[in-house]
Amino acid sequence: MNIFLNNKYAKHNAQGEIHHGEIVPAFENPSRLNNIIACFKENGVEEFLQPTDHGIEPIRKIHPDHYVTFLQTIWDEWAAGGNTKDIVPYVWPVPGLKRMHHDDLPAKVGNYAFSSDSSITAGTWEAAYEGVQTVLSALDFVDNGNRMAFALTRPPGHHAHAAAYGGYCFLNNGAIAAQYALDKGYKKVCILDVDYHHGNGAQDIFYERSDVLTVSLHGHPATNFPFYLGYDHEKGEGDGKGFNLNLGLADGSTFADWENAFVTAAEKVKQVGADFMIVPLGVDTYEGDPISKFKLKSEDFLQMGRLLAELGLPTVFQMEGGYDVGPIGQNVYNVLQGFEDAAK
Ligand code: OKP
Ligand code: ZN
Repeated sequence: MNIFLNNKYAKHNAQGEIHHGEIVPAFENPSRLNNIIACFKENGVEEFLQPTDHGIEPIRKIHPDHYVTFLQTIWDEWAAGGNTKDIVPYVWPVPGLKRMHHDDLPAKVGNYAFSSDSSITAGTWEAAYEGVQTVLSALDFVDNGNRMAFALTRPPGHHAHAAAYGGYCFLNNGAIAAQYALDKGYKKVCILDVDYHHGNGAQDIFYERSDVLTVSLHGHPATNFPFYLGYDHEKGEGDGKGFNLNLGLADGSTFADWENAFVTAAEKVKQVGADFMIVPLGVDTYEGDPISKFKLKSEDFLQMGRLLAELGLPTVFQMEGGYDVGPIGQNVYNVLQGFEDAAK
């Protein structure tokens, strides 16, 4: 099944997050991947492929140096001040205050975070860096003539902007991979984001570019995170006009609704003539997901995989969300199984 595993996935381990005003265990935690790995083994997956190191350069092509340096150094700076608990942002330069360069730690954090749900821990950078390497290694594998590969990693990436983290995401794995594919010679890369939440990071990063088509099917931002982006009228600007497609779906949507939107997504992918596809794969569209509002059932993920395969493109899947840790493994496995069945 060609699965590349980020072996450092457990290094990022947030103590908690605020949910409905209460501090609860972080939804995005290592047990998610523990479960996926165990479930894959039960399904007969014997081998997880090891990533190779591609260095920092592919990351720098998407994220500016000052942001990369911030992520690399902020934990040590925090710890040097005697801190041992997670870094949680609490102040932001909203309009009325002045957005300015700032060296004091809480202000620095507020300049880079866009939400309070994404704690930085001792191993956040290590896990996120290795996650990028995992996705790039999966991409090499597909470039070498394989139809599909899956990068099993956390933390997720699709909410990360060029210089902002949030929504549990720090480095935008999908965007970094898309640029890497272009650098390998592909001409038109499609990022088709099927996570429950809008892929705001990639949309923003490629908004004025025509070499990367960004498509996202998601819970409508009128009632869902990230709220401030992901509306259907956002279609790209300048050279990028027509190269962003948002398909926001109502709370309570079923797989029939999702599949209907997918037809529009597929038409777009074909129309622009994409030659490579990256799928930020979140299974938080599942009916049991604790923070999402769609009604997909486990068997629906098989059909999701088939639909993605029918696009006929070399495809890299990379793990995003999914917070119902019981069925998460089976749901992810089903997408890949459906894809492999239809790709035969
Ligand atoms: C990440 B991914 C409040 C929830 C805050 C927002 C959702 C982040 C989703 N406790 N988190 O799966 O797209
Ligand atoms: Zn999500």
